[in-house]
Amino acid sequence: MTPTPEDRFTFGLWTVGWQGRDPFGDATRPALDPVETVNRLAELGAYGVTFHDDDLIPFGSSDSEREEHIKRFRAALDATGLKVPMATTNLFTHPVFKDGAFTANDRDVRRYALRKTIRNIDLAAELGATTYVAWGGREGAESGAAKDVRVALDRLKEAFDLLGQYVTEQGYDLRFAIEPKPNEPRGDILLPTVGHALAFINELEYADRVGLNPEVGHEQMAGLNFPHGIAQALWHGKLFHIDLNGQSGIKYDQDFRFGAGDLRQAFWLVDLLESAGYEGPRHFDFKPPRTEDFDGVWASAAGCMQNYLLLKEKALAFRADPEVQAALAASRLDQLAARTAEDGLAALLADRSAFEDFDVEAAAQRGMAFEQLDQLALEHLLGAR
Ligand code: GLT
Ligand code: MN
Ligand code: MN
Ligand code: MN
Repeated sequence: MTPTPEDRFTFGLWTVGWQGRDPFGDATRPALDPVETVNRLAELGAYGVTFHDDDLIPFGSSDSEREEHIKRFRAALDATGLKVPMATTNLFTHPVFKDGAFTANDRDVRRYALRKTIRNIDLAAELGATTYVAWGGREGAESGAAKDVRVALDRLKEAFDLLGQYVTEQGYDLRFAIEPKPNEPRGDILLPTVGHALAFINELEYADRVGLNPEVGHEQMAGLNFPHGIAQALWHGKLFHIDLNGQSGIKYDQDFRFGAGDLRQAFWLVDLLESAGYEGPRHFDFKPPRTEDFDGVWASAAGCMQNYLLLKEKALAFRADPEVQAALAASRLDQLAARTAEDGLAALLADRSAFEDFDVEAAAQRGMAFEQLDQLALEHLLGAR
């Protein structure tokens, strides 16, 4: 199982570059040069790399320093063929964003956040990115009266409307992908789940340009079923990008490598992405644990891709297994796919067999055969088939 660029695996500079700083402990690894990251990812078979403005160009760099960082990065991309399909803005590290960026109570902070974002959008477009992620980690509150949530949502809409106007006027082939997260670093974050974000997007001026970048661990931190959330995002045509990683249950944001954490959900997720024909990058947003040295970091990155490919193989074998196909029929998935009232409302109302003559008790007795079906999935996942 050797990953190749055709697998469309991508990594954020901040993932392998995470130095292991957490709220209780200092960094355990030195900083990684983005050029080194590009070279190593290319060797491992990745398709691309993504970045926050500040991952590539340290905050506070002068204009000439900025140009130099971009030049070196671009040279590494050209030499390796690695692509930049997505970029994003760091609107959370600097203390100026302690109360948020697009929804900070301070108006001047909001204006600065928009300008910082627009500056990096220009670079993203120059490097060929087609997705611009917006993770609003600091858009939230710890206490009730501190944030008027309805008004904050007005400001958030205003920000996305301005950004939509900007990319439209520039003629950029760039779409925005909002990344929901329920909490951490704020006590509660706005747009906490896929569902909240989907509803918000409907209210935007450039709604067609705005979709989602859901992250495995973020939905699971809220106790939600990630494959279900992704299925709904796909159903709305809003799965613009995806952050793959691992999480075990309702805890702090663990950002394990993909496949670690809830392996069953990872299996169903890969099954869904592959069968639904999702064509975007398979983007890993993970943190190699702070116990690891650089050998461990690259082993962790390789593990993300390896686990995706293994799960893909298992999912394809599961779908192709004749016993599974029979079990799907026994579970009546074909009936779910049939219209409920194909002949219309009047025919439904006139159909005595639908209600008056319907044998409710007999229908209630029918087993769904889901356990046999699920056991087949587990046996495929465990390598028993
Ligand atoms: C940050 C966050 C991630 C987001 C990144 C995009 S930054 O690391 O924890 O989940 O995807 O801004
Ligand atoms: Mn993420
Ligand atoms: Mn996370
Ligand atoms: Mn994270």
